[in-house]
Amino acid sequence: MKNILVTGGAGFIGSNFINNILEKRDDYFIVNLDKLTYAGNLDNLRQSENNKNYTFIKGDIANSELVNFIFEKYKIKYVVNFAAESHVDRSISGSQIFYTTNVIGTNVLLETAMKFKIEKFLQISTDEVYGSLGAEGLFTESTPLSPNSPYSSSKAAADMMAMAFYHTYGLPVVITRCSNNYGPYQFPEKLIPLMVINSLSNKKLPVYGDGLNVRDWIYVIDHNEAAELVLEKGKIGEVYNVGASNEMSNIEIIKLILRHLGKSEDLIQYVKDRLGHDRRYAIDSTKIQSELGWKPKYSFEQAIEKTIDWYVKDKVWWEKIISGEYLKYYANQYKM
Ligand code: NAD
Ligand code: TDX
Repeated sequence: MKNILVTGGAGFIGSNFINNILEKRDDYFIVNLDKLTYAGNLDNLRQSENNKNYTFIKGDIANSELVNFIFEKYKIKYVVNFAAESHVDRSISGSQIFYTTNVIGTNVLLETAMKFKIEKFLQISTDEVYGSLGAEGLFTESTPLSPNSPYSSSKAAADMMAMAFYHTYGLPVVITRCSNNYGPYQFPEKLIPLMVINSLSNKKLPVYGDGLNVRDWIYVIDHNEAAELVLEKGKIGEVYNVGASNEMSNIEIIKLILRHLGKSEDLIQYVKDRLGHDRRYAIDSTKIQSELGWKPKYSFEQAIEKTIDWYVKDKVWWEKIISGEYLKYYANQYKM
């Protein structure tokens, strides 16, 4: 049995990771440590909550005493650190919690992992640490880190700290840097679920700037399968970029969603640009493909439709969310 601490497992990517692993294998015992911030939602884990190989602990990764207790009690040998403040716009409105969770929290996990001599520490990072691309080129693992937002700078700090623990103490660290994910259970502040839900509710779709910023989209299960592979086979001290080579401008994605839902483009509303808005992200994932044999299984055309339909069908999931925190946040931003 592999005892694995998954942090942030009640969020979008972490919950999909846990559900997917527990569905297909029985050699992992998963301890999910999640603070249940506005982005954490135990409804995402309904299919896993009674699994004998799963337990949930509500708590903060920056709480050293609690993290020590968990490593000791559950004899943790593997860590997958998904826990983070993850939304760029929120980091622009207030950066402090981003550094507390993403930097200090990661430090607590690394220190504790060292003390308990774990076998592998997977830091889940992002392509945003590389900064912004012009019209040409792709991010490779050797692209210099050049983060532009408080969010991405906190993730870059965590990456550098994790690597320093590898170089200094020999802690078995690996890092994945993935591009933009989409799929079920994504908090409706992020582009795709926000646009689907606003369309369904006939609300305006706020497009930042000229709508021509480009993101490289990957289905969440493809990201998670890459993470699982890196956890098991990734070479320690290495970084692996993860992406599905699927670049789209924001306006293209929004129009695709409107078409799929049979809604009018009149819902589109251009709004003030995000401060410091990165123009383009695009990932070169040759390394993980050639060294570990990973490749994305889902085509964008197929998985985006499946994702949109999930939000149409699982209205109860997002209605619960938008009746609370989310509405207050966006009411201030866009006077909805
Ligand atoms: P999310 O915001 O949906 O979920 C984050 C989870 O972390 C939530 O459940 C939250 O409650 C938990 N959390 C926050 N602070 C915590 C703390 N101090 N202690 C314990 N738990 C805490 O984020 P996501 O989109 O699922 O992203 C997960 C990870 O993947 C992040 O590290 C993010 O940087 C990275 N990532 C995300 C994307 C993307 O497109 N969403 C792409 C690449 C990398
Ligand atoms: O209302 C919106 N209108 C809009 O035009 C929102 C929410 C976004 N956008 C634009 C901004 C970006 O160019 O859409 C693009 C995607 O925005 P987000 O969904 O906020 O994602 P992004 O800023 O690209 O960051 C995401 O991908 C990398 C995740 O939130 C990060 O956690 C991850 O590291």
